[in-house]
Amino acid sequence: MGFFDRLKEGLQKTRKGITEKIDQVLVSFGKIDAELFEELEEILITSDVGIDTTLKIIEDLKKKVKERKLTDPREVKGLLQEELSEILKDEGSELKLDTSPSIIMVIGVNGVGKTTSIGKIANLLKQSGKKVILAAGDTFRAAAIDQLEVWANRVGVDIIRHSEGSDPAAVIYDAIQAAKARKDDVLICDTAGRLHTKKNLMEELKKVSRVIDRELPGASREVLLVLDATTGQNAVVQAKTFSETADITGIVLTKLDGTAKGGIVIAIKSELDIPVKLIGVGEKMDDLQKFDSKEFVKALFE
Ligand SMILES: Nc1nc2c(ncn2[C@@H]2O[C@H](COP(=O)(O)OP(=O)(O)OP(=O)(O)O)[C@@H](O)[C@H]2O)c(=O)[nH]1
Ligand SMILES: [Mg+2]
Repeated sequence: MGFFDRLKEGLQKTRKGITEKIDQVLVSFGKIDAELFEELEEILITSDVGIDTTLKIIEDLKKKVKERKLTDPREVKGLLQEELSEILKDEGSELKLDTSPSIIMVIGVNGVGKTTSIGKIANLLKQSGKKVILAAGDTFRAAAIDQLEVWANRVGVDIIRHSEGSDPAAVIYDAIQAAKARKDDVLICDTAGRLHTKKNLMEELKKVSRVIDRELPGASREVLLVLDATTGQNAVVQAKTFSETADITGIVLTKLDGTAKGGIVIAIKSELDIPVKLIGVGEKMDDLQKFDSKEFVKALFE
């Protein structure tokens, strides 16, 4: 299956949840009126687009309908597509990995899909000709280290691991030395999603960051926050919390295939000042895609 078909398939539930419902509303109305906008508003809000963003979209739609003197409800779909494209318009969704080594830190709460996404990112980068190494920085559970190793083997890249309970900063330190010695292009670091307290987690992330500052000054660094699309508005809250500690450079939005509320992409884009760089549309190795707003809107609407 090609890239676009996989995206369309991954967004199937969201198509049903948003696009098909919108279609139903539009054909059931004979004219564009306040009631029609109310119905659209409800669909957007229940698809996790977020209240503020939805209200803004509806305002803009009303304005455009007036400006262009539209009367046929079916024309509203094109307007909505325009509006979403505008909100999702990507600035800088490419990973910036200019130096060798470059480093990618992958952070996020437990279960969102960090380790899986690392495997998929490693695969994408390897396919583009980069030499990749992984660091098992989630030392909180032995299973987490093993899981990353399974991905390293599957993709065919090296991994630096210590034993359970060891200091993640020491793992990252070793991995940086290994990446330099082996002339790797990209080091990808897993991190814990759960520690005894949230404060511990944030302190640990800061410590790892300091090691990177010291050992890889001047290197390209991506700090990717992984968010689970099925958690809805909670994802936006998580992003705000992590932003207080980490200089997040991009978002990886996972499990879009598992939700009918893919509208969360729109909420994230409009409520946070962080680009969505990658989206997960399934559990397999090649089910992670660079986020392309045009393709995304096309996959939703066409
Ligand atoms: N359907 C679907 N499942 C996904 C996707 N990404 C990750 N998963 C699944 O989500 C579950 C959790 O993924 P992990 O990668 O272990 O998550 P994690 O953030 O590393 O979790 P912790 O290590 O516990 O913090 C796994 O069962 C993955 O297969 C996706 O894009 N789509
Ligand atoms: Mg993990």
